[in-house]
Amino acid sequence: MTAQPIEQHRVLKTAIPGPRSQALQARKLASVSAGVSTGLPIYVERGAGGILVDADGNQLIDFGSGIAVTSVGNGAPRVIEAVQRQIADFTHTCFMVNPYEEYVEVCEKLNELTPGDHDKRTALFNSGAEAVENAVKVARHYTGKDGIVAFDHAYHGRTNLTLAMTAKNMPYKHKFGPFASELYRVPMAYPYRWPGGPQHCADEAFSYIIDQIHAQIGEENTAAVIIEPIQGEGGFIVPPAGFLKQLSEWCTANNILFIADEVQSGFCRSGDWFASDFEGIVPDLITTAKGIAGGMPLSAVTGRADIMDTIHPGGLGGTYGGNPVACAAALASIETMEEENLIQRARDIEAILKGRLEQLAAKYDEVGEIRGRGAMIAMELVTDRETKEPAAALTAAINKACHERGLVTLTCGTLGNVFRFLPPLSMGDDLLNEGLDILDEAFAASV
Ligand code: PLZ
Repeated sequence: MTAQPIEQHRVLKTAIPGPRSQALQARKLASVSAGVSTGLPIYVERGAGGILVDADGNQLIDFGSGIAVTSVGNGAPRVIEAVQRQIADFTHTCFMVNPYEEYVEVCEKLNELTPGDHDKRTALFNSGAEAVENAVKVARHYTGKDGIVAFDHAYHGRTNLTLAMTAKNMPYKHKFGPFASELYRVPMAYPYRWPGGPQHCADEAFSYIIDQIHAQIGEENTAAVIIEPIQGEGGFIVPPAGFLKQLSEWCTANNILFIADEVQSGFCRSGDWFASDFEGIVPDLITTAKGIAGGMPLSAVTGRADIMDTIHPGGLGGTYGGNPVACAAALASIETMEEENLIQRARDIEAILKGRLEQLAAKYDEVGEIRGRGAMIAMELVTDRETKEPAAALTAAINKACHERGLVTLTCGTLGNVFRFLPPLSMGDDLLNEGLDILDEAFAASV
């Protein structure tokens, strides 16, 4: 069985959200915890490529990919076929009880694709947060040290340990503490907002950070530094060239593990297999999830074999980690990325997105900066280009105006003033441009 084809165009049949979605939202409010909110409450019935079809028959253009997950698009034929085949074979054994080939094959593939040609090992889990938790466990176990260093604007998940690493209070951390200990935060090399100016950001941030680690934790107490090579939820912040390399080399020289959290930036999203590749860095450990499995829940920690293999048998695992259906989906997603050259496609999308956003920046002073790589692009909005005062209200207004027009968009940023673009990498030029036309209208209607 293959997915029913859906024309790759927006179709609006009702207001957004339409009456059926509104009725479903009323049921949601009466049954689902208020803590789980919905950014755009159109209730999805089907999806294919870059289109989502809602309960009222509207076809919305998807610029979010379910937060960078459906990079191969919804309904990718190889993924559908692999998942159906695997479900018919068996759905679960628990790899720790009775293993299966698909798990091993995903690990082999990750060892091959992740940065560096050294000997590697992988362990599979379910969510990004779970991968990050396990990377921290492994780092502490291997180094025999406790301290973990994370960054301003970081996002690493919603579990207690990963919330300690996530930077933003609302909505993630507010009143959910106390959080896990021995987590330390240092400034992020954020060129657009670096006090000394973008040209000094790499060197100044690096020396500030290592001084802080030395003075406040001590290298001998620091197990790992964890960083998103392109920060996701925090605002698609791209560190300046050379910063990550300098930092990772310093970590190595000080017996501190360098962990790259590529949960959002991985799997072709940034125009390389991993964002680390662009900077030529080879992390000791790398966490992946999201785009890995075309929408099925799967995550991984991949790292140097000597590190990953110091863990005692039984020290890592979980009931569902590396579920066979999710593994089959991952193998099919990776094959799709290879066969359809989605690395190149992400770069093509970057050129289109940046070209169109530069046109917006020429028209509107509120566009403070356009940044990102591949199909992970953002614009940071400000009320004034001189003061760089964050324009959070405008960001929310444009987002709402896009939603009302049938374009699924996402914002991000610690200050709520970053508009981000995460289309499926399989999205064609026509649909991408149709979405960007809607963005133009939404911008004009909101400023
Ligand atoms: N690390 C870099 O981006 C998830 C979170 C959405 P999970 N980002 C989207 C939300 O509001 O919950 C993310 C990430 C990076 C870790 C995670 C966590 O991944 O699969 O959501 O646990």
